[in-house]
Amino acid sequence: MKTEHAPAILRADYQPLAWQIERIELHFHLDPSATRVTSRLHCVRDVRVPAGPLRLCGEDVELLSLRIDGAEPESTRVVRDAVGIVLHLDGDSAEIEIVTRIDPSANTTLSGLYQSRGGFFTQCEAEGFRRITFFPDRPDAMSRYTVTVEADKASCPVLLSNGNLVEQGELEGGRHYAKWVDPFPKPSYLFALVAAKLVALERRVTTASRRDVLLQVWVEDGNLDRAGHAMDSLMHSMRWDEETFGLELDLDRFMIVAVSDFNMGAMENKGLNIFNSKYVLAKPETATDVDYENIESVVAHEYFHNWTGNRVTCRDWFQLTLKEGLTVFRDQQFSADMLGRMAEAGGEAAAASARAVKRIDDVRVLRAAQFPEDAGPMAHPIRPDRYQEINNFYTATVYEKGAEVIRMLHTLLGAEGFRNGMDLYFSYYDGQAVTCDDFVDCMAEANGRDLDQFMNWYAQAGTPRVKAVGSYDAEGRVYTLTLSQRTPPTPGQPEKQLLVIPVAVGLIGPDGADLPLRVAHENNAGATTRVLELSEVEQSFRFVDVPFEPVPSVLRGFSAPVILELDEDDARLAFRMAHDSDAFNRWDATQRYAERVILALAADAAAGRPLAVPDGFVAAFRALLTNDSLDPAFRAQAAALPSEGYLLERMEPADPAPLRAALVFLMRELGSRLADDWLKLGDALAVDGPYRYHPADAGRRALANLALRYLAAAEIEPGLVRARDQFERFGNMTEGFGALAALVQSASPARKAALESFHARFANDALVLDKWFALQAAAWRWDPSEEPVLERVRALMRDAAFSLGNPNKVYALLGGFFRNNPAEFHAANGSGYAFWAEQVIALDAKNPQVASRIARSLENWRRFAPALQARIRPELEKVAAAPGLSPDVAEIIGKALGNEG
Ligand code: B3K
Ligand code: ZN
Repeated sequence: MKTEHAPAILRADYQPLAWQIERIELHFHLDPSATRVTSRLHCVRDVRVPAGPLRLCGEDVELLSLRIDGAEPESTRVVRDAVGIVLHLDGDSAEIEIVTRIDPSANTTLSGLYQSRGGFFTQCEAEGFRRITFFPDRPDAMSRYTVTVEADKASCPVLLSNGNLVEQGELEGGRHYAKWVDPFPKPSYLFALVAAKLVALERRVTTASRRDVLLQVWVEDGNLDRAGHAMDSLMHSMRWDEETFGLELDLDRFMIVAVSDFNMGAMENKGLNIFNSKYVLAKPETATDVDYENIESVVAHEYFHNWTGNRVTCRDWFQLTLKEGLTVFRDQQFSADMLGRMAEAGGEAAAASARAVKRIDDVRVLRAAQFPEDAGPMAHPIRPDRYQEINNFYTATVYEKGAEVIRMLHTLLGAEGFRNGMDLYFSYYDGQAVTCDDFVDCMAEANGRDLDQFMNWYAQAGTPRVKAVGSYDAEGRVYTLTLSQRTPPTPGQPEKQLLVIPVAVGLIGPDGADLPLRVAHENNAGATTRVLELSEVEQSFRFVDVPFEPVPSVLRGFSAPVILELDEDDARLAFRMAHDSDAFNRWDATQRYAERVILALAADAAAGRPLAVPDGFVAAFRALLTNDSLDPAFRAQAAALPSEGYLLERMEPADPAPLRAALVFLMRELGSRLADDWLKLGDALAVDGPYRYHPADAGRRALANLALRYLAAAEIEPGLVRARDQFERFGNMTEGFGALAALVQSASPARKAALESFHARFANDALVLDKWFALQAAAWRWDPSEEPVLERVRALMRDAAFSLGNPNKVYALLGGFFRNNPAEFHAANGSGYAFWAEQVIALDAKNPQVASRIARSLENWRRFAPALQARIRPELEKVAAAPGLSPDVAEIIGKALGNEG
């Protein structure tokens, strides 16, 4: 068992393995409560590294026998320690046979081998394999796997593992077996096994080098009609990786398996990806446009890992961003390309807009999840230096900021230079476990560029601030933009180094058109956006032949993961909302203006002053909303207010109640003052014909649904009628759920009946019910006489469909409440905090990874108003003192309370 006093693991302490396991043969005798695992390890001493023992990790496994070269070893050669077994071996090679017993039915952690709806599934990343058998469970221990799975045929007719199926047959007692061989060496975290009652959607496709491969999407019987989109997404991903990076599928068979109980989104096990069913199953009646989009990107992400993660893997877990940041960047590029390609039919502008909308989505996630993380007690560089529990470091920083760091390389080197770096990386490191330095060195070598200073992005936590100040010399027709950088201190990093920051800039003329950018001594005057490289504390960039004082548009396309400090008055923001040719920055101007208005309203609400929305904002908002030359998807992005989480981050101190009051007021004002526009939009945007997943249709539905939200918030009767109507007609989930959400996010009396009818209609559909739980958990109180949402959440926990053992349910209901409903969670009486402590402790006893994620919703507690902090602290202390706390939760709470581990 792990203990809560897990020592910190340091990146600096890395030691290469003294022994390599060249081959491993595994035999699983599957049984719900007593599975027997026989493992045969073919070990070879690595003569290049100092001699040492062979260390095998094991956790919650019962050792039945251990033999070395066929014999029982002397007791002095086998030492048990806190991590597992230390074997002192003679000679240069050894064959070790280990038999263990495990209990999948009792494994509620969903790490290792566990049961879900009668089937057996594994999850080994990061350290789940040690919960199956004793093994050097670290990513630099790469072996060739042969796996035999044996199980009861009636309950588990399908037996899967990594690689190729080489043999299968019947056994006595109604049992059967299958033998799988994976031709590629891999670390244990990529091992997978599935034994369950499933059916497959199959396709045969030909790869670029004309090899035939079998693709399978395995789902429960009855769900085959929901597997098509995942299959299409897989085929598109394969094609894209061949075209973009020259990377082809290397196996004869590639499988995706959907499972209902899963800790996160999906897992890239070699040739056998295991997915949370949420990211596989979709049909128009049960999945929204956003679900379709997420499925496409998660399928792509896991598939892309086959090269960036599996063929070239991480030397140690500190290098996690090597595979995750890079693979997120790849999936983001893929989705942008897919959306752009689909939208192309509507013209070039439509394609560009579809790509920009994807970028906006990605930046929204970064700002809402990663910026707060980087400003709190969990702040860490994309390559951390220490951890207590590695599962706590699958973070927005490692993933999303990591992807931004890769994107900056792509920006600095260009698409071709980046591709050359990738090619070099695979030519050097295929089949190896490497570091982030190895990757960046390839980028540097392939492009003849020094990236030493760039490496500071890997070492430094905290969101950098980039300040931009412009000045215009009318006589000399010179515009000077002065950029400076500063990164605030983070825990354990009081001093910061200078970064290399690509800042994409444009200058807008008084007529709203971009000016051509000219730098002295340069002839090229064509470009209207240039990437400036800020690498010093402060640098000035001079543009010549500038005929008028321009309005600068800085950090176009969000060219770096920084906070831009640019002093702009309301008129400038409105001007950029109307004219900025960079769609990202045009959107960002609306968000900056909205943020300013909302924070001012919140301050007024806190001080008890009357609230009023400035006319200038409403006018700018309306102009953009009703601009039919803009794609509806873009308008939906621009008209959606910044997330509450992001706004709290910008508030000093964070105070959820007045913020909520400001948002309610603003939604109602925009709803009623623009009621006619919203109603017209709703009419104009109706999508005819059967549902198809397409960015043009999705954009129309998104904007129409947003119109309903504003109308319902403001209780505009024709809007409410339309919402009820749309809910009753319910053609597809995007429209049906959009209407339900509009009703629930309003004071309309129709809410209750709509929620009940939705529940009755989807009573047997777990994924749809997750939406139903999440919607109610995050509901605002539009009528202050209503009961607090916490009471509703407690009642929903007693719903027959809810289970604390199913992560999707926990994330929907509890995560929805703690993360997406700050005003209700942070109720002044502290009731939300007591509930949080109660749930974290209850969850921790079952599933530490899920508990830790939920626990993180209070890590930034010191940012909150003092009266709230005073109520939070005792709850944090209560959790810290809970007996048997997991290292996962202990690390989070320890950091929140300021006791560095
Ligand atoms: N690599 C997995 C995440 C594993 C999380 C372990 N706690 C999914 C992904 O990033 O593709
Ligand atoms: Zn990943």
